[in-house]
Amino acid sequence: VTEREWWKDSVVYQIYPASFKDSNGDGIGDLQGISSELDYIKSIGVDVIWVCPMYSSPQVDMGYDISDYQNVYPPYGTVQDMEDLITKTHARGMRIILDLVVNHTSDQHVWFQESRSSKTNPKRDWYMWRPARYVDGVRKPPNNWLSNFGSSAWQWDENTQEYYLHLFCPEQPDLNWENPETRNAIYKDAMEFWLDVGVDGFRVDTVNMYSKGEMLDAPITDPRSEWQFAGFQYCNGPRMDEFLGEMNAVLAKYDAMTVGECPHTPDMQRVLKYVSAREKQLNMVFQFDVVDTGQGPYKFQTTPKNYKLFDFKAAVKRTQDLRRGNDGWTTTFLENHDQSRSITRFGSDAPQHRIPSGKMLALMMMALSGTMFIYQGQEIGMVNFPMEWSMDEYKDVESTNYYKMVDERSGGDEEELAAAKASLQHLARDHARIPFSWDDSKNAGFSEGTPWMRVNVDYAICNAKQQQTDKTSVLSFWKRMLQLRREYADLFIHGDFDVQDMANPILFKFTKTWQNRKAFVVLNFSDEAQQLDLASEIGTQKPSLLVSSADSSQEKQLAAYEGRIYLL
Ligand code: TEU
Ligand code: CA
Repeated sequence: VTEREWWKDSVVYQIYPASFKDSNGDGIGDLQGISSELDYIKSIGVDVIWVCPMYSSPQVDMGYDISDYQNVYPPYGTVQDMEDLITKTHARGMRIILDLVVNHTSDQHVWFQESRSSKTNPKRDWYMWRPARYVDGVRKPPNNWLSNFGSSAWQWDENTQEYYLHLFCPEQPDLNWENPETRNAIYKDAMEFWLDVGVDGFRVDTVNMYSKGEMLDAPITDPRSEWQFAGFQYCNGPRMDEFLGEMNAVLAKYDAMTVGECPHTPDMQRVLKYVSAREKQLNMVFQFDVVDTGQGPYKFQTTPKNYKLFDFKAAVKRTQDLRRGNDGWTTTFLENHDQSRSITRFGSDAPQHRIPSGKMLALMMMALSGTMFIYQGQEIGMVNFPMEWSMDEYKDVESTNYYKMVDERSGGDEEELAAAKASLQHLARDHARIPFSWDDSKNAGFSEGTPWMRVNVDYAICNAKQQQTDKTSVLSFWKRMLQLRREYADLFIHGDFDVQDMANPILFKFTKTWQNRKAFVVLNFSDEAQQLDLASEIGTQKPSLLVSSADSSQEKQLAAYEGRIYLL
Protein backbone atom coordinates (compact mmCIF):
# COMPACT_ATOMS: atom_id res chain seq x y z
CA VAL A 1 0.00 0.00 0.00
CA THR A 2 1.45 3.34 -1.00
CA GLU A 3 0.81 6.19 1.34
CA ARG A 4 -1.76 8.69 0.19
CA GLU A 5 -0.66 12.23 -0.42
CA TRP A 6 -1.77 14.45 2.46
CA TRP A 7 -3.61 16.87 0.23
CA LYS A 8 -6.02 14.27 -1.09
CA ASP A 9 -7.84 13.74 2.20
CA SER A 10 -7.62 17.38 3.23
CA VAL A 11 -10.43 19.83 3.78
CA VAL A 12 -9.39 23.32 2.71
CA TYR A 13 -10.97 26.46 4.13
CA GLN A 14 -10.74 29.56 1.95
CA ILE A 15 -10.24 32.94 3.60
CA TYR A 16 -10.91 36.30 1.97
CA PRO A 17 -8.71 38.61 4.06
CA ALA A 18 -10.68 41.83 3.55
CA SER A 19 -13.86 40.28 4.92
CA PHE A 20 -12.88 37.66 7.45
CA LYS A 21 -12.00 39.53 10.65
CA ASP A 22 -10.89 43.09 11.35
CA SER A 23 -8.50 43.32 14.30
CA ASN A 24 -7.88 47.07 14.45
CA GLY A 25 -11.18 48.75 13.65
CA ASP A 26 -10.34 50.23 10.25
CA GLY A 27 -13.21 48.30 8.69
CA ILE A 28 -10.94 46.00 6.67
CA GLY A 29 -10.18 42.44 7.64
CA ASP A 30 -6.51 41.66 8.24
CA LEU A 31 -3.90 39.00 8.95
CA GLN A 32 -4.01 39.44 12.72
CA GLY A 33 -7.75 38.95 12.46
CA ILE A 34 -7.18 35.62 10.71
CA SER A 35 -4.62 34.58 13.32
CA SER A 36 -7.09 35.33 16.09
CA GLU A 37 -9.67 32.95 14.64
CA LEU A 38 -7.49 29.93 13.87
CA ASP A 39 -9.04 27.99 16.75
CA TYR A 40 -12.47 28.58 15.28
CA ILE A 41 -11.27 27.33 11.89
CA LYS A 42 -9.62 24.33 13.45
CA SER A 43 -12.81 23.49 15.34
CA ILE A 44 -14.71 23.06 12.06
CA GLY A 45 -12.45 20.15 11.16
CA VAL A 46 -10.30 21.90 8.56
CA ASP A 47 -6.79 20.75 7.56
CA VAL A 48 -5.57 23.55 5.32
CA ILE A 49 -6.31 27.26 5.04
CA TRP A 50 -6.10 29.07 1.73
CA VAL A 51 -5.54 32.81 2.05
CA CYS A 52 -6.66 34.89 -0.93
CA PRO A 53 -4.19 37.54 -2.19
CA MET A 54 -2.74 39.53 0.71
CA TYR A 55 0.11 41.05 -1.36
CA SER A 56 0.80 44.71 -2.10
CA SER A 57 -1.84 45.85 -4.53
CA PRO A 58 -3.78 48.91 -5.69
CA GLN A 59 -6.87 46.66 -5.19
CA VAL A 60 -8.48 47.28 -8.56
CA ASP A 61 -9.46 43.60 -8.50
CA MET A 62 -9.28 42.95 -4.76
CA GLY A 63 -5.62 42.01 -4.68
CA TYR A 64 -5.58 39.93 -7.87
CA ASP A 65 -3.63 42.88 -9.24
CA ILE A 66 -0.30 42.49 -7.45
CA SER A 67 2.26 45.29 -7.42
CA ASP A 68 4.85 43.52 -5.23
CA TYR A 69 4.91 39.77 -4.64
CA GLN A 70 7.19 40.02 -1.64
CA ASN A 71 5.22 42.47 0.43
CA VAL A 72 1.87 42.54 2.16
CA TYR A 73 -0.91 45.07 1.45
CA PRO A 74 -0.42 47.42 4.43
CA PRO A 75 -4.05 47.40 5.65
CA TYR A 76 -3.76 43.59 5.93
CA GLY A 77 -0.47 43.72 7.83
CA THR A 78 3.18 42.92 7.22
CA VAL A 79 5.40 40.04 6.14
CA GLN A 80 6.00 39.59 9.86
CA ASP A 81 2.25 39.07 10.35
CA MET A 82 2.35 36.44 7.61
CA GLU A 83 5.20 34.65 9.34
CA ASP A 84 3.20 34.74 12.52
CA LEU A 85 0.10 33.40 10.78
CA ILE A 86 2.10 30.58 9.22
CA THR A 87 3.65 29.63 12.56
CA LYS A 88 0.31 29.69 14.35
CA THR A 89 -1.39 27.68 11.63
CA HIS A 90 1.31 25.02 11.75
CA ALA A 91 1.20 24.97 15.54
CA ARG A 92 -2.43 23.86 15.29
CA GLY A 93 -1.58 21.04 12.93
CA MET A 94 -2.97 22.81 9.89
CA ARG A 95 -1.29 23.84 6.68
CA ILE A 96 -1.51 27.10 4.76
CA ILE A 97 -1.55 27.85 1.04
CA LEU A 98 -1.50 31.19 -0.75
CA ASP A 99 -2.97 32.47 -3.98
CA LEU A 100 -0.40 32.51 -6.76
CA VAL A 101 -1.40 35.15 -9.30
CA VAL A 102 1.16 35.11 -12.08
CA ASN A 103 -0.80 35.27 -15.30
CA HIS A 104 -0.76 39.04 -14.82
CA THR A 105 0.50 41.67 -12.43
CA SER A 106 -0.78 45.10 -11.48
CA ASP A 107 0.13 47.90 -13.89
CA GLN A 108 1.85 49.39 -10.82
CA HIS A 109 4.33 46.52 -10.55
CA VAL A 110 7.88 47.73 -11.29
CA TRP A 111 8.16 45.09 -13.99
CA PHE A 112 5.34 46.70 -15.92
CA GLN A 113 6.50 50.22 -15.13
CA GLU A 114 9.80 49.34 -16.78
CA SER A 115 8.16 47.40 -19.59
CA ARG A 116 5.96 50.31 -20.59
CA SER A 117 8.73 52.91 -20.31
CA SER A 118 10.12 52.28 -23.79
CA LYS A 119 10.21 49.74 -26.61
CA THR A 120 13.84 49.05 -25.91
CA ASN A 121 13.58 48.52 -22.19
CA PRO A 122 15.01 45.09 -21.20
CA LYS A 123 11.64 44.19 -19.67
CA ARG A 124 9.61 45.26 -22.71
CA ASP A 125 9.06 41.64 -23.69
CA TRP A 126 7.91 40.62 -20.17
CA TYR A 127 4.35 41.61 -21.14
CA MET A 128 2.28 41.05 -24.27
CA TRP A 129 2.84 44.11 -26.48
CA ARG A 130 1.47 44.20 -30.03
CA PRO A 131 1.18 46.86 -32.73
CA ALA A 132 -2.21 48.22 -33.75
CA ARG A 133 -4.21 46.93 -36.69
CA TYR A 134 -5.59 49.54 -39.03
CA VAL A 135 -9.01 48.97 -40.55
CA ASP A 136 -9.93 51.66 -43.10
CA GLY A 137 -7.38 53.88 -41.46
CA VAL A 138 -8.93 53.43 -38.02
CA ARG A 139 -6.72 52.13 -35.22
CA LYS A 140 -7.92 48.80 -33.82
CA PRO A 141 -6.55 46.36 -31.23
CA PRO A 142 -4.62 43.33 -32.54
CA ASN A 143 -7.70 41.12 -32.22
CA ASN A 144 -11.35 41.18 -31.14
CA TRP A 145 -10.92 39.51 -27.76
CA LEU A 146 -13.27 40.48 -24.95
CA SER A 147 -11.67 40.84 -21.54
CA ASN A 148 -13.17 39.01 -18.56
CA PHE A 149 -14.48 42.25 -17.11
CA GLY A 150 -16.00 43.66 -20.30
CA SER A 151 -14.71 45.58 -23.32
CA SER A 152 -11.54 44.94 -25.31
CA ALA A 153 -8.74 42.82 -23.83
CA TRP A 154 -6.22 45.31 -25.28
CA GLN A 155 -5.18 48.67 -23.93
CA TRP A 156 -3.54 51.34 -26.08
CA ASP A 157 -0.37 52.85 -24.66
CA GLU A 158 0.15 56.39 -25.91
CA ASN A 159 3.75 56.61 -24.85
CA THR A 160 5.08 53.68 -26.88
CA GLN A 161 2.28 53.49 -29.45
CA GLU A 162 1.42 49.82 -28.92
CA TYR A 163 -1.31 47.80 -27.29
CA TYR A 164 -0.81 45.49 -24.31
CA LEU A 165 -2.96 42.49 -23.49
CA HIS A 166 -5.06 42.32 -20.31
CA LEU A 167 -7.42 39.37 -20.03
CA PHE A 168 -8.90 41.04 -16.93
CA CYS A 169 -8.85 44.78 -16.05
CA PRO A 170 -6.64 47.22 -18.00
CA GLU A 171 -4.79 47.58 -14.68
CA GLN A 172 -3.89 43.86 -14.89
CA PRO A 173 -1.48 43.48 -17.83
CA ASP A 174 -0.75 39.86 -18.84
CA LEU A 175 2.78 38.61 -18.29
CA ASN A 176 4.58 37.11 -21.26
CA TRP A 177 5.23 33.50 -20.30
CA GLU A 178 7.00 32.90 -23.61
CA ASN A 179 10.00 34.73 -22.21
CA PRO A 180 12.19 32.44 -20.03
CA GLU A 181 13.54 35.38 -18.07
CA THR A 182 10.01 36.34 -17.05
CA ARG A 183 9.23 32.79 -15.98
CA ASN A 184 12.35 32.61 -13.83
CA ALA A 185 11.51 35.90 -12.16
CA ILE A 186 8.03 34.57 -11.39
CA TYR A 187 9.37 31.35 -9.86
CA LYS A 188 11.85 33.25 -7.74
CA ASP A 189 9.83 36.27 -6.62
CA ALA A 190 6.32 34.91 -6.37
CA MET A 191 6.88 31.25 -5.51
CA GLU A 192 10.22 30.49 -3.89
CA PHE A 193 10.09 33.56 -1.70
CA TRP A 194 6.90 32.39 0.06
CA LEU A 195 7.84 28.72 0.04
CA ASP A 196 11.00 29.72 1.89
CA VAL A 197 8.91 31.71 4.36
CA GLY A 198 7.05 28.46 5.02
CA VAL A 199 3.81 28.16 3.05
CA ASP A 200 2.68 24.68 2.02
CA GLY A 201 1.52 25.36 -1.50
CA PHE A 202 -0.59 27.47 -3.80
CA ARG A 203 -3.98 27.93 -5.30
CA VAL A 204 -2.84 28.90 -8.78
CA ASP A 205 -4.93 31.65 -10.30
CA THR A 206 -6.01 31.34 -13.96
CA VAL A 207 -3.34 28.68 -14.42
CA ASN A 208 -4.47 27.62 -17.89
CA MET A 209 -4.05 31.08 -19.41
CA TYR A 210 -0.26 31.26 -19.39
CA SER A 211 0.11 30.02 -22.96
CA LYS A 212 -2.05 32.03 -25.34
CA GLY A 213 -1.38 30.40 -28.65
CA GLU A 214 -1.77 32.36 -31.83
CA MET A 215 -4.12 35.08 -30.61
CA LEU A 216 -6.41 34.95 -33.63
CA ASP A 217 -9.81 36.67 -33.72
CA ALA A 218 -12.53 34.88 -31.78
CA PRO A 219 -15.72 33.77 -33.55
CA ILE A 220 -18.65 36.16 -33.25
CA THR A 221 -20.98 34.91 -30.52
CA ASP A 222 -22.38 38.28 -29.44
CA PRO A 223 -23.33 40.28 -32.54
CA ARG A 224 -24.16 43.32 -30.41
CA SER A 225 -20.55 43.76 -29.42
CA GLU A 226 -17.27 44.48 -31.14
CA TRP A 227 -15.52 42.26 -28.54
CA GLN A 228 -16.01 38.54 -28.49
CA PHE A 229 -15.61 35.80 -25.91
CA ALA A 230 -12.22 34.20 -26.53
CA GLY A 231 -11.82 31.90 -23.54
CA PHE A 232 -11.37 28.86 -25.73
CA GLN A 233 -8.43 30.59 -27.41
CA TYR A 234 -6.50 32.11 -24.54
CA CYS A 235 -6.97 29.07 -22.30
CA ASN A 236 -4.93 25.87 -22.67
CA GLY A 237 -2.51 27.13 -25.30
CA PRO A 238 0.18 24.97 -26.92
CA ARG A 239 2.92 25.48 -24.35
CA MET A 240 0.90 24.79 -21.18
CA ASP A 241 2.43 21.37 -20.52
CA GLU A 242 5.92 22.71 -20.85
CA PHE A 243 5.29 25.72 -18.56
CA LEU A 244 3.61 23.64 -15.89
CA GLY A 245 6.31 21.01 -16.00
CA GLU A 246 8.90 23.68 -15.39
CA MET A 247 6.87 25.24 -12.58
CA ASN A 248 6.33 21.84 -11.01
CA ALA A 249 10.07 21.28 -10.82
CA VAL A 250 10.32 24.35 -8.59
CA LEU A 251 7.43 23.23 -6.38
CA ALA A 252 8.68 19.66 -6.08
CA LYS A 253 11.68 20.82 -4.10
CA TYR A 254 9.24 21.87 -1.37
CA ASP A 255 6.63 19.08 -1.62
CA ALA A 256 4.14 21.92 -2.11
CA MET A 257 0.50 21.34 -2.93
CA THR A 258 -1.11 22.97 -5.96
CA VAL A 259 -4.67 23.48 -7.05
CA GLY A 260 -4.99 25.29 -10.35
CA GLU A 261 -7.92 27.35 -11.47
CA CYS A 262 -9.07 26.01 -14.81
CA PRO A 263 -11.88 27.92 -16.51
CA HIS A 264 -13.19 27.26 -20.03
CA THR A 265 -11.96 23.71 -20.33
CA PRO A 266 -14.69 21.31 -21.36
CA ASP A 267 -12.13 18.85 -22.77
CA MET A 268 -11.67 16.29 -20.00
CA GLN A 269 -8.58 14.79 -21.64
CA ARG A 270 -6.97 18.19 -21.36
CA VAL A 271 -7.96 18.50 -17.70
CA LEU A 272 -6.74 15.00 -16.98
CA LYS A 273 -3.32 15.85 -18.27
CA TYR A 274 -3.09 18.77 -15.83
CA VAL A 275 -3.93 16.56 -12.85
CA SER A 276 -2.49 13.20 -13.77
CA ALA A 277 0.16 12.19 -11.22
CA ARG A 278 2.36 10.83 -13.98
CA GLU A 279 2.39 14.15 -15.83
CA LYS A 280 3.73 16.11 -12.86
CA GLN A 281 1.94 19.39 -13.58
CA LEU A 282 -0.64 20.20 -10.89
CA ASN A 283 -2.08 18.14 -8.02
CA MET A 284 -5.61 19.12 -8.91
CA VAL A 285 -7.69 21.84 -10.52
CA PHE A 286 -10.92 23.72 -10.03
CA GLN A 287 -13.18 23.08 -12.96
CA PHE A 288 -16.11 25.40 -13.36
CA ASP A 289 -18.72 22.91 -14.54
CA VAL A 290 -20.69 22.81 -11.30
CA VAL A 291 -20.56 26.48 -10.32
CA ASP A 292 -21.30 27.59 -13.87
CA THR A 293 -24.60 25.71 -13.84
CA GLY A 294 -27.36 28.21 -14.50
CA GLN A 295 -25.11 31.00 -15.73
CA GLY A 296 -25.59 32.50 -19.16
CA PRO A 297 -22.91 32.13 -21.82
CA TYR A 298 -22.04 35.64 -20.73
CA LYS A 299 -22.33 35.02 -17.01
CA PHE A 300 -25.03 37.53 -16.05
CA GLN A 301 -27.20 37.03 -19.11
CA THR A 302 -29.51 34.60 -17.40
CA THR A 303 -32.63 34.67 -15.31
CA PRO A 304 -32.44 33.93 -11.60
CA LYS A 305 -32.92 30.29 -10.60
CA ASN A 306 -32.59 29.32 -14.21
CA TYR A 307 -30.76 26.10 -13.55
CA LYS A 308 -31.80 22.54 -14.24
CA LEU A 309 -30.97 19.77 -11.80
CA PHE A 310 -30.07 17.61 -14.77
CA ASP A 311 -27.27 20.00 -15.76
CA PHE A 312 -26.08 20.17 -12.18
CA LYS A 313 -25.91 16.36 -11.93
CA ALA A 314 -24.09 16.12 -15.25
CA ALA A 315 -21.56 18.70 -14.09
CA VAL A 316 -20.96 16.88 -10.80
CA LYS A 317 -20.53 13.65 -12.73
CA ARG A 318 -17.99 15.12 -15.14
CA THR A 319 -15.81 16.43 -12.37
CA GLN A 320 -16.20 13.35 -10.16
CA ASP A 321 -15.14 11.02 -12.95
CA LEU A 322 -11.84 12.77 -13.39
CA ARG A 323 -10.15 10.50 -10.86
CA ARG A 324 -11.85 7.32 -12.01
CA GLY A 325 -9.75 4.55 -13.44
CA ASN A 326 -6.70 6.77 -13.88
CA ASP A 327 -4.09 8.63 -11.86
CA GLY A 328 -5.89 11.99 -11.79
CA TRP A 329 -7.41 13.77 -8.85
CA THR A 330 -10.39 16.08 -8.46
CA THR A 331 -11.84 18.75 -6.19
CA THR A 332 -15.25 19.35 -4.74
CA PHE A 333 -16.53 22.87 -4.06
CA LEU A 334 -19.70 24.93 -4.42
CA GLU A 335 -18.44 28.34 -3.40
CA ASN A 336 -15.46 30.66 -3.54
CA HIS A 337 -14.85 34.41 -3.66
CA ASP A 338 -16.01 34.50 -7.31
CA GLN A 339 -19.36 32.84 -6.70
CA SER A 340 -22.51 33.92 -4.97
CA ARG A 341 -23.79 31.75 -2.12
CA SER A 342 -24.67 28.13 -2.84
CA ILE A 343 -27.82 28.06 -0.67
CA THR A 344 -29.25 30.91 -2.73
CA ARG A 345 -28.19 29.35 -6.02
CA PHE A 346 -28.81 25.64 -5.59
CA GLY A 347 -30.96 25.40 -2.47
CA SER A 348 -33.34 28.02 -1.17
CA ASP A 349 -32.73 31.06 1.00
CA ALA A 350 -36.39 31.36 1.96
CA PRO A 351 -36.54 31.54 5.80
CA GLN A 352 -37.94 28.04 6.29
CA HIS A 353 -35.58 26.41 3.78
CA ARG A 354 -32.21 28.04 4.22
CA ILE A 355 -31.00 25.86 7.09
CA PRO A 356 -32.32 22.58 5.63
CA SER A 357 -30.90 23.31 2.19
CA GLY A 358 -27.56 24.41 3.68
CA LYS A 359 -27.31 21.11 5.50
CA MET A 360 -28.35 19.12 2.46
CA LEU A 361 -25.61 20.73 0.36
CA ALA A 362 -23.10 20.01 3.14
CA LEU A 363 -24.18 16.38 3.13
CA MET A 364 -23.80 16.22 -0.63
CA MET A 365 -20.30 17.70 -0.56
CA MET A 366 -19.29 15.34 2.22
CA ALA A 367 -20.11 12.38 0.00
CA LEU A 368 -18.26 13.58 -3.11
CA SER A 369 -14.76 12.48 -4.07
CA GLY A 370 -11.71 14.71 -4.24
CA THR A 371 -10.17 17.38 -2.07
CA MET A 372 -12.89 19.47 -0.47
CA PHE A 373 -12.89 23.28 -0.43
CA ILE A 374 -15.16 25.33 1.83
CA TYR A 375 -15.45 29.09 1.49
CA GLN A 376 -15.71 31.28 4.61
CA GLY A 377 -19.32 31.65 5.67
CA GLN A 378 -20.46 28.56 3.80
CA GLU A 379 -20.07 26.58 7.03
CA ILE A 380 -22.66 28.78 8.77
CA GLY A 381 -25.01 28.91 5.81
CA MET A 382 -24.53 32.52 4.74
CA VAL A 383 -26.77 33.55 1.84
CA ASN A 384 -26.79 36.33 -0.80
CA PHE A 385 -27.58 39.83 0.36
CA PRO A 386 -31.08 41.11 -0.45
CA MET A 387 -32.48 42.42 -3.70
CA GLU A 388 -33.36 45.69 -1.94
CA TRP A 389 -29.73 46.73 -1.55
CA SER A 390 -28.84 49.47 -3.99
CA MET A 391 -26.16 49.28 -6.67
CA ASP A 392 -23.90 51.25 -4.30
CA GLU A 393 -23.40 48.10 -2.26
CA TYR A 394 -21.84 46.28 -5.21
CA LYS A 395 -18.10 46.96 -5.10
CA ASP A 396 -16.75 44.34 -7.48
CA VAL A 397 -15.40 45.62 -10.79
CA GLU A 398 -17.09 42.73 -12.62
CA SER A 399 -20.51 43.76 -11.26
CA THR A 400 -20.14 47.50 -11.71
CA ASN A 401 -18.72 47.16 -15.23
CA TYR A 402 -21.60 44.90 -16.25
CA TYR A 403 -24.23 47.27 -14.91
CA LYS A 404 -22.55 50.21 -16.61
CA MET A 405 -22.39 48.30 -19.89
CA VAL A 406 -26.12 47.49 -19.78
CA ASP A 407 -26.89 51.09 -18.87
CA GLU A 408 -24.89 52.44 -21.79
CA ARG A 409 -26.05 49.86 -24.30
CA SER A 410 -29.75 50.24 -23.46
CA GLY A 411 -29.63 54.01 -23.03
CA GLY A 412 -30.69 53.67 -19.41
CA ASP A 413 -33.69 51.43 -20.13
CA GLU A 414 -35.39 50.72 -16.80
CA GLU A 415 -36.47 47.21 -17.62
CA GLU A 416 -33.04 46.17 -18.80
CA LEU A 417 -31.43 47.69 -15.75
CA ALA A 418 -33.86 45.90 -13.47
CA ALA A 419 -33.02 42.62 -15.19
CA ALA A 420 -29.30 43.33 -14.84
CA LYS A 421 -29.73 44.01 -11.16
CA ALA A 422 -31.79 40.85 -10.65
CA SER A 423 -29.02 38.90 -12.27
CA LEU A 424 -26.41 40.53 -10.06
CA GLN A 425 -28.50 39.82 -7.00
CA HIS A 426 -28.35 36.18 -7.99
CA LEU A 427 -24.80 35.76 -9.28
CA ALA A 428 -22.52 38.68 -8.41
CA ARG A 429 -19.23 37.93 -6.71
CA ASP A 430 -20.08 40.59 -4.11
CA HIS A 431 -22.32 38.19 -2.20
CA ALA A 432 -19.32 36.15 -1.12
CA ARG A 433 -17.29 39.24 -0.29
CA ILE A 434 -19.35 40.90 2.41
CA PRO A 435 -18.03 40.52 5.97
CA PHE A 436 -18.23 37.22 7.79
CA SER A 437 -20.98 37.16 10.42
CA TRP A 438 -19.27 36.38 13.72
CA ASP A 439 -21.98 37.22 16.25
CA ASP A 440 -25.09 39.33 16.80
CA SER A 441 -23.26 42.45 18.00
CA LYS A 442 -22.71 45.61 15.98
CA ASN A 443 -21.38 44.95 12.45
CA ALA A 444 -21.88 41.24 13.00
CA GLY A 445 -18.78 41.26 15.20
CA PHE A 446 -16.62 41.73 12.13
CA SER A 447 -15.28 45.19 12.94
CA GLU A 448 -15.44 47.93 15.53
CA GLY A 449 -15.29 50.50 12.74
CA THR A 450 -17.26 50.93 9.53
CA PRO A 451 -16.98 47.74 7.44
CA TRP A 452 -15.68 48.25 3.89
CA MET A 453 -18.73 46.37 2.64
CA ARG A 454 -22.08 46.30 4.35
CA VAL A 455 -22.73 43.29 6.61
CA ASN A 456 -25.66 41.07 5.71
CA VAL A 457 -29.03 41.95 7.23
CA ASP A 458 -29.50 38.52 8.78
CA TYR A 459 -26.53 38.35 11.14
CA ALA A 460 -28.74 38.25 14.22
CA ILE A 461 -30.09 34.87 13.10
CA CYS A 462 -27.06 33.62 11.17
CA ASN A 463 -23.71 33.94 12.94
CA ALA A 464 -20.85 31.71 14.01
CA LYS A 465 -21.14 32.35 17.75
CA GLN A 466 -24.75 31.26 18.03
CA GLN A 467 -24.19 28.26 15.79
CA GLN A 468 -21.25 26.99 17.83
CA THR A 469 -23.51 26.17 20.76
CA ASP A 470 -26.59 25.15 18.76
CA LYS A 471 -26.52 21.43 17.97
CA THR A 472 -29.08 21.87 15.19
CA SER A 473 -27.12 24.60 13.39
CA VAL A 474 -25.62 24.43 9.91
CA LEU A 475 -22.19 24.74 11.52
CA SER A 476 -22.77 21.79 13.84
CA PHE A 477 -23.93 19.77 10.87
CA TRP A 478 -20.82 20.67 8.87
CA LYS A 479 -18.62 19.56 11.76
CA ARG A 480 -20.41 16.23 11.84
CA MET A 481 -20.03 15.87 8.07
CA LEU A 482 -16.31 16.50 8.17
CA GLN A 483 -15.94 13.90 10.93
CA LEU A 484 -17.89 11.36 8.89
CA ARG A 485 -15.78 12.15 5.87
CA ARG A 486 -12.67 11.32 7.85
CA GLU A 487 -14.20 8.15 9.23
CA TYR A 488 -15.30 6.92 5.81
CA ALA A 489 -12.47 8.45 3.81
CA ASP A 490 -12.09 5.49 1.45
CA LEU A 491 -15.72 5.46 0.46
CA PHE A 492 -16.44 9.17 0.28
CA ILE A 493 -13.12 10.75 -0.69
CA HIS A 494 -11.75 7.96 -2.86
CA GLY A 495 -14.79 5.96 -3.95
CA ASP A 496 -16.37 5.80 -7.39
CA PHE A 497 -19.39 7.97 -8.10
CA ASP A 498 -22.41 6.82 -10.10
CA VAL A 499 -25.61 8.74 -10.72
CA GLN A 500 -28.93 6.92 -10.50
CA ASP A 501 -32.12 8.05 -12.20
CA MET A 502 -30.30 10.85 -14.03
CA ALA A 503 -33.45 12.34 -15.58
CA ASN A 504 -35.24 12.87 -12.26
CA PRO A 505 -35.75 16.67 -12.09
CA ILE A 506 -36.23 16.78 -8.30
CA LEU A 507 -34.11 14.12 -6.64
CA PHE A 508 -30.37 13.76 -6.98
CA LYS A 509 -29.46 10.13 -6.29
CA PHE A 510 -26.02 8.66 -6.48
CA THR A 511 -23.95 5.83 -5.13
CA LYS A 512 -20.38 5.76 -3.91
CA THR A 513 -18.44 2.53 -4.14
CA TRP A 514 -15.15 1.47 -2.64
CA GLN A 515 -14.20 -2.20 -2.90
CA ASN A 516 -17.07 -4.05 -1.19
CA ARG A 517 -18.54 -0.99 0.50
CA LYS A 518 -21.30 1.02 -1.01
CA ALA A 519 -23.35 4.07 -0.03
CA PHE A 520 -26.57 5.38 -1.52
CA VAL A 521 -27.11 9.14 -1.36
CA VAL A 522 -30.45 10.78 -2.05
CA LEU A 523 -31.03 14.54 -2.04
CA ASN A 524 -34.33 16.33 -2.39
CA PHE A 525 -33.67 19.52 -4.38
CA SER A 526 -37.23 20.78 -3.96
CA ASP A 527 -39.22 22.69 -1.39
CA GLU A 528 -41.80 19.91 -1.08
CA ALA A 529 -41.72 16.52 0.61
CA GLN A 530 -41.08 13.57 -1.73
CA GLN A 531 -41.94 9.90 -1.49
CA LEU A 532 -39.02 7.56 -1.10
CA ASP A 533 -39.39 3.90 -1.98
CA LEU A 534 -36.11 2.45 -0.76
CA ALA A 535 -36.92 -1.11 -1.73
CA SER A 536 -37.23 -0.22 -5.38
CA GLU A 537 -34.28 2.16 -5.26
CA ILE A 538 -31.74 -0.17 -3.84
CA GLY A 539 -33.18 -3.67 -3.96
CA THR A 540 -34.25 -5.91 -1.16
CA GLN A 541 -31.44 -5.76 1.36
CA LYS A 542 -32.10 -3.60 4.38
CA PRO A 543 -29.90 -0.52 4.19
CA SER A 544 -28.77 1.28 7.30
CA LEU A 545 -29.20 5.00 7.54
CA LEU A 546 -25.83 6.65 8.08
CA VAL A 547 -27.07 10.21 8.26
CA SER A 548 -29.95 12.49 7.38
CA SER A 549 -29.65 16.24 7.06
CA ALA A 550 -33.13 16.70 8.55
CA ASP A 551 -33.62 16.94 12.29
CA SER A 552 -36.18 14.17 12.22
CA SER A 553 -36.85 12.04 9.21
CA GLN A 554 -39.51 9.59 8.12
CA GLU A 555 -38.45 6.44 6.40
CA LYS A 556 -40.78 6.66 3.41
CA GLN A 557 -40.71 10.39 2.88
CA LEU A 558 -37.98 12.92 2.28
CA ALA A 559 -38.68 16.35 3.72
CA ALA A 560 -38.13 19.46 1.58
CA TYR A 561 -34.39 19.77 0.96
CA GLU A 562 -33.59 16.67 2.95
CA GLY A 563 -30.52 14.63 2.09
CA ARG A 564 -29.72 11.12 3.32
CA ILE A 565 -26.97 8.59 3.10
CA TYR A 566 -27.57 4.85 3.45
CA LEU A 567 -24.84 2.26 3.76
CA LEU A 568 -25.58 -0.81 1.67
O1 TEU B 1 -10.61 34.27 -11.66
C1 TEU B 1 -10.40 33.85 -12.98
C2 TEU B 1 -11.56 33.68 -13.82
O2 TEU B 1 -11.53 32.92 -14.75
C3 TEU B 1 -12.70 34.63 -13.68
O3 TEU B 1 -13.12 34.97 -14.96
C4 TEU B 1 -13.83 34.05 -13.01
O4 TEU B 1 -14.35 33.08 -13.87
C5 TEU B 1 -14.81 35.14 -12.77
O5 TEU B 1 -14.45 35.73 -11.54
C6 TEU B 1 -16.19 34.68 -12.71
O6 TEU B 1 -17.06 35.73 -12.53
C7 TEU B 1 -9.47 34.58 -10.93
C8 TEU B 1 -9.82 35.06 -9.54
O7 TEU B 1 -10.42 34.00 -8.84
C9 TEU B 1 -10.67 36.27 -9.63
O8 TEU B 1 -11.09 36.72 -8.38
C10 TEU B 1 -9.88 37.33 -10.33
O9 TEU B 1 -10.69 38.44 -10.57
C11 TEU B 1 -9.29 36.84 -11.65
O10 TEU B 1 -8.69 35.56 -11.55
C12 TEU B 1 -8.22 37.76 -12.14
O11 TEU B 1 -7.06 37.59 -11.40
CA1 CA C 1 -8.12 45.98 9.82
